[in-house]
Amino acid sequence: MKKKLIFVAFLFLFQPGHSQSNKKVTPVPTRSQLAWQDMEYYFFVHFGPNTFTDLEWGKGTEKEGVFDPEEMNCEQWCRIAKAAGAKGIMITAKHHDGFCLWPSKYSSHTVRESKWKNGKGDVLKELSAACKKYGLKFGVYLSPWDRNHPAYGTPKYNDVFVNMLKEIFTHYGPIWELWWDGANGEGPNGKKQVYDFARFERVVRKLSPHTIIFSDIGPDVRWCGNEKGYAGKTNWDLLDTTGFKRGAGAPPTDTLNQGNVWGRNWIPAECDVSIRPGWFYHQKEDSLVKTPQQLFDIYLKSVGRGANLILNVPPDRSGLITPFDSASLMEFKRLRDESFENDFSKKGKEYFISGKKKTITTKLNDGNENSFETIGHPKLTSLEIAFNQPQKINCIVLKENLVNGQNCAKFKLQLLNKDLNVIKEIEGTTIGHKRILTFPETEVSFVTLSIEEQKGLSKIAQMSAYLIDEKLVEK
Ligand code: FUL
Repeated sequence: MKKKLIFVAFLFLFQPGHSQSNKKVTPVPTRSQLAWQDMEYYFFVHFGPNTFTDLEWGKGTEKEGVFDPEEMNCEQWCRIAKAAGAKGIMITAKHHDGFCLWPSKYSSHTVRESKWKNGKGDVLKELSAACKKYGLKFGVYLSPWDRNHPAYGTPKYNDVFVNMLKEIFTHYGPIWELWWDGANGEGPNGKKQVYDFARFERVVRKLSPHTIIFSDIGPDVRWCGNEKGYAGKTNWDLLDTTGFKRGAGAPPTDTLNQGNVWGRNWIPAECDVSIRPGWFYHQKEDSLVKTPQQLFDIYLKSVGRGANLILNVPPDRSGLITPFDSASLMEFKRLRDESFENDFSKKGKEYFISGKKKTITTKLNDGNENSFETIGHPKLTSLEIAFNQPQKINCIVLKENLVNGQNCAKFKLQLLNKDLNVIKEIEGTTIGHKRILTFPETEVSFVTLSIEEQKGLSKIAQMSAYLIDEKLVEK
């Protein structure tokens, strides 16, 4: 019987200076953060008056009557999300124009004042129910910046914002993730708002302790520093936030992109990007929907770099996701399924751990992130996949168990032929939740992974090898 094997070899010890104990290296993620990380990919939905006025940033003066998505069907959004393999939907409950997609008591610029369903409609209600029905998580984007609300720019607006949060969390929960946008411009009276984020956070924590709060600097997940959907090749789940604010006072974008190696807070990156050039639907962009291949490339640069991907799919004026978008999403799903269905390292179902004698490990690639091999403990320094016969591969997927922190700071993959000659070396820094590496197709007999720098002991839960469509290899 042909067997593909993973071994672990004792080769050398690590460089001095870093902690090598098998203890937690703080900070560590909360259970909610770990669960969030497993979501990997979900939808963003930008929808509101801008959908009808062809704007990206509504002025707040739009008549409520413009909002009239006659055929809106949140179940259609959910069916597409589900078929696309996305795990949830985050909706712009209120964008910068201040229009509320639910009939808030604290605004007079809402669906209630629109002609949609004679003012009886409620997008949040329909979407939260549809998400429940389809087993999708439901998230809410609530823009602090509000170009419509008359109280904006005064302390009273902070009360308004708190009351809106209370309405949302009380009537439409559970809310899995809440999004606070960093943009902060002027309100209708030309004033800027001083937000009481500490209070907002207390309110949310009290109402819904497990909700993940996103903003530039967390507290739970951070912005990745760009709107292309790219995390850094080095991507620490850690960030120092002392002295920084959301919006203009945020850390430099490359810091957000890469995190801080010794950062004091566990705040992993979320990569936001739209399937179209704009965030809101514009008919002229129907021909500019990203191709499945472009989406796959974004996937490699977000999920494949240990971040989560929030992909915006904006419904059109009828209130439906267009076939242009859904066709691309279905093909993107097919590309992912096809690429990762055949893990060559798994074929033999047996793996080796070794000193001089190779020893089998069954702790890798069993689909359970909580079974792993700990590198550096006691002397284990490398993992090895041994193929029984030369195998063509162009993709390796690594995963680190993060329960006790993120530890791998530098790794090296060596691809060897049957005579044990190294034919390719691939170096990288962080692994984190998932690291997908692609390279030109190479025929190999062995793949070894060694960790060259680590903060604490790296726990490797997955090391898999694939042969994906050559067109999908990262350029
Ligand atoms: C930005 C906003 O200004 C855009 O309109 C969009 O909502 C994007 C996701 O975040 O900060």
